[in-house]
Amino acid sequence: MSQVVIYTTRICPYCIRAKQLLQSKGVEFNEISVDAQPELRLEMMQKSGRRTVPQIWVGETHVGGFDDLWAMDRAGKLEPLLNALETA
Ligand SMILES: N[C@@H](CCC(=O)N[C@@H](CS)C(=O)NCC(=O)O)C(=O)O
Repeated sequence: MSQVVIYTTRICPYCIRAKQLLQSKGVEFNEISVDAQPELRLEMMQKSGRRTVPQIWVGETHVGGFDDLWAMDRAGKLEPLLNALETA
């Protein structure tokens, strides 16, 4: 199973953009759709302290939502985090 995890819903522009960004990096991810599964949304909220989707983890690191992922990429911090996974 991938070490990159993204909680999503189906109708969610931020989820689509987050997945596109990860795909552009060639990253495989484990997508957890919370649409019809309130227990998984609860799990996401408990783990992240947030209620919006997407919520993204890279390994043990909680990145946050799409804005956070994008900002991390712009700051040049996303690829090192992903590369650290590959060598782990
Ligand atoms: N700034 C957040 C925005 C996320 C967001 O607004 N997601 C919407 C779906 S696309 C959501 O979860 N709405 C439900 C809510 O606000 O409770 C991000 O970049 O991830």
